[in-house]
Amino acid sequence: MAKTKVLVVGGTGYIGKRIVKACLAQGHETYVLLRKEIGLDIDKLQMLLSFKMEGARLVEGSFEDHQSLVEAVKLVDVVISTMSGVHFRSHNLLLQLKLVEAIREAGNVKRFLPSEFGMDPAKMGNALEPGRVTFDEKMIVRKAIEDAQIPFTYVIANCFGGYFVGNLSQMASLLPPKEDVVLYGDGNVKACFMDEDDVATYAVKTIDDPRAVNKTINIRPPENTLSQRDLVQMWEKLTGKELNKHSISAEDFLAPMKDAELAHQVGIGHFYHIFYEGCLTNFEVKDDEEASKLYPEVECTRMYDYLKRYL
Ligand code: GO6
Repeated sequence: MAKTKVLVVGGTGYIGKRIVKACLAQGHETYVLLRKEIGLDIDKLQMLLSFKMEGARLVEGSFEDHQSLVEAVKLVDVVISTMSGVHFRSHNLLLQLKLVEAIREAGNVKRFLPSEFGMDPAKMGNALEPGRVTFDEKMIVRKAIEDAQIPFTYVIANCFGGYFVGNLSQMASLLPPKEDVVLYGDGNVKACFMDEDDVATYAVKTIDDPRAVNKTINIRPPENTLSQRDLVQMWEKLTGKELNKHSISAEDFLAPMKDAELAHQVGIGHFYHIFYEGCLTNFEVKDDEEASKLYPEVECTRMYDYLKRYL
């Protein structure tokens, strides 16, 4: 297939750096925005320079300079945004809308992937405060994209393994618990867990795929659709050690929310929707497309193997 010219905005972030690598690996002509605002962030700059060594082209631009964004966008056919939507929310919304405006004005972009890569915000209309802000803002960006008639693909990545698998979905830790594990309810609600590199591989697969135009692509391979108990069982098999399991009711899980700090409130709400309501799996992927069906050639990491890195 012909090379596609892609611009990644947010290329040094947790998912963005993997998107850049996937673009290069899939043979695309890869541009990465180097924001003036980077200042003295030497880690980000050196990451960008390492992408250049691997064949990416760095494009200077600034969100304070609209024309620089339009010029950057004019270089490419596809724009992928991976600017964090979790850590700097309302600021992020402003940046996403500026980017949409630059894409609209440039007028040449054949596909835009906005920064989504989580749950489907269109299905989170009844989400709890304050965590719902992230979904509401993604819907505002979607509306701007659709009003501007920019061809899009919305990528639903479900749970990143780094946040949800290594820790057996325990909150406030990224490492496996040693003795005791908290199970949400009966622990049998299914979620979907993904290796972050596979999220990037699937996302980049969509950029020149006509089946993904103006579609939501849900990355939900059946083999990665697992309950919290499944994850715990896998870890117990890997370690040969049984963990003490403690079920927590939805009510008890939500109770600390009112006194918690904002980031934790957001986390509690999100975990509640995933592990009690089953919001990632309580629907069939019908009008949307499922990524592992579209791209059966991708060898997706299974969570049993993902967990091995924590041994
Ligand atoms: C991940 C997290 C992990 C929060 C989504 C608090 C948006 C999504 C699956 O930033 O709040 O401990 O879909 O104590 O659409 C954070 C959020 C996870 C990571 C959830 C997320 C997932 C955001 C925590 C914690 C491990």
